[in-house]
Amino acid sequence: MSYQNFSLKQLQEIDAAHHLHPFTDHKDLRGAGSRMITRAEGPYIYDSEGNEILDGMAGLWCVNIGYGRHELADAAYKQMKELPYYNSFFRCTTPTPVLLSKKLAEIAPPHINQVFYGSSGSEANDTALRLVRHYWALEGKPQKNIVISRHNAYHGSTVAGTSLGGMSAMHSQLGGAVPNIVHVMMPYSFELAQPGESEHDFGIRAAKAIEDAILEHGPENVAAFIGEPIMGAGGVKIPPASYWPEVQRICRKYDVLLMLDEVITGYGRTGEWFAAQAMGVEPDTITTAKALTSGYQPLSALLVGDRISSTLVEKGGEFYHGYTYSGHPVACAVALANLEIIEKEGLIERVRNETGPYFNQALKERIAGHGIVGEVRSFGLMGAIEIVKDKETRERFPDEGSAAVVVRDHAIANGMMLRATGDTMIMSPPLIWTRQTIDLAVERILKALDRAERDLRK
Ligand code: PXG
Repeated sequence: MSYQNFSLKQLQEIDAAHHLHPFTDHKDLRGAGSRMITRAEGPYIYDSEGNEILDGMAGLWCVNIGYGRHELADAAYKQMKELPYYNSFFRCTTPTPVLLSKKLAEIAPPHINQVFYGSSGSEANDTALRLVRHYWALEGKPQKNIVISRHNAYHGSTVAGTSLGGMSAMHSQLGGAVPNIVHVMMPYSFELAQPGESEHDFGIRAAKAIEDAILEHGPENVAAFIGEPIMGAGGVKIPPASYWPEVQRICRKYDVLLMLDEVITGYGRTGEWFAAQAMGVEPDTITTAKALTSGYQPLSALLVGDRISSTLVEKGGEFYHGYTYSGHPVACAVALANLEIIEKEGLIERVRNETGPYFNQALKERIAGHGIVGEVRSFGLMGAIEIVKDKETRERFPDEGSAAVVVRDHAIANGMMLRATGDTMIMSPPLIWTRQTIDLAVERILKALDRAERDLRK
């Protein structure tokens, strides 16, 4: 059945009648009707009206190699014809997850050599939570099961993902979180640093909040700390350079496992394969998904460090956990083709040496000075623009979050897809962006900021 037989209006009506969207106010959606994206090529997406939009979000933080890559379609087609599915339970497996695991062990930090697959970042975090608790049980310390996370963290939308996450709106609809998960402050200096406090000192203080929580609950009861190296959905919050090394030191001091959630930062976004390498930390688990396949197939991989995997092997006993699609052969074939492209085209080096620094400079030199911009920041190809009413005092516009939506709507109308979270504009473009693409984005963002300022100051 081809959608081309339907008008936009018909598709919107069917959508409204039958399709419940994620993270959506359905009353609101009925009124506005959904935007229909129908195709994409390179860095651009196109809607049903033929509008070309530069995709500043790489889909949803995932399409790192850009759209329209036939190599991935070919890999899926070939695998589907040969073997569309078989499971990895009951001592079976298929070749593509085996080869992908080898590849992931090669690109991960040296002490990480095992992989557990799922279909989404949320599933991978469910696995991670269960695995660290299982680890401590195998080590004879089943009471060591508290996991420390951070306010405003995003770790997915399943019950475990929401519980690990620190989004208060999500918790308010949870009806009871998974027990023994506690949250501490986030390393967000723009709002949380004290007057006169240096970035360095703020980073140490934010890390100390983790130590305080460990001591409050007792190190003998704390299994792990989990964090996004850079908080993504929470607003591209880049911690001070002092933060992660201090977190690592604290975790080691109290024998607390370190879990990194790299669902957004993994596979080149920070200018390294993983942010762990960019930040110089050695996590016990790394949660990955999204750009593992550049979003062409749903697939997640929990990368598991030697400390945990060797205990699994030495102590034995079944880990009662897994998904039908753990190690899905088609998704894994697509991931292999995707990683090959990232490598062959030198996308990570490009982010590290060229486009990352150029993006940062463009934000600082061309956007930071705008009248409604309070701060810009970036790391690799992740960026944020804080929208404020008053540059000096950082006072926000009234009605939290509404100013950023005004900017976003002007941006999209102007051919630039940006995401608004709170009063922060966030960006996470495909790694195929060049200096020219960055220039084009800056031009469109500035126009959107001008138009938004005009509306907001009315
Ligand atoms: N961890 C992190 C750090 C994420 O960003 C997940 C886990 C969950 O992954 P799945 O595949 O289950 O969605 C994510 C997902 C947004 C937005 O609005 C961000 C995500 C998902 C949906 C929306 O920025 N990140």
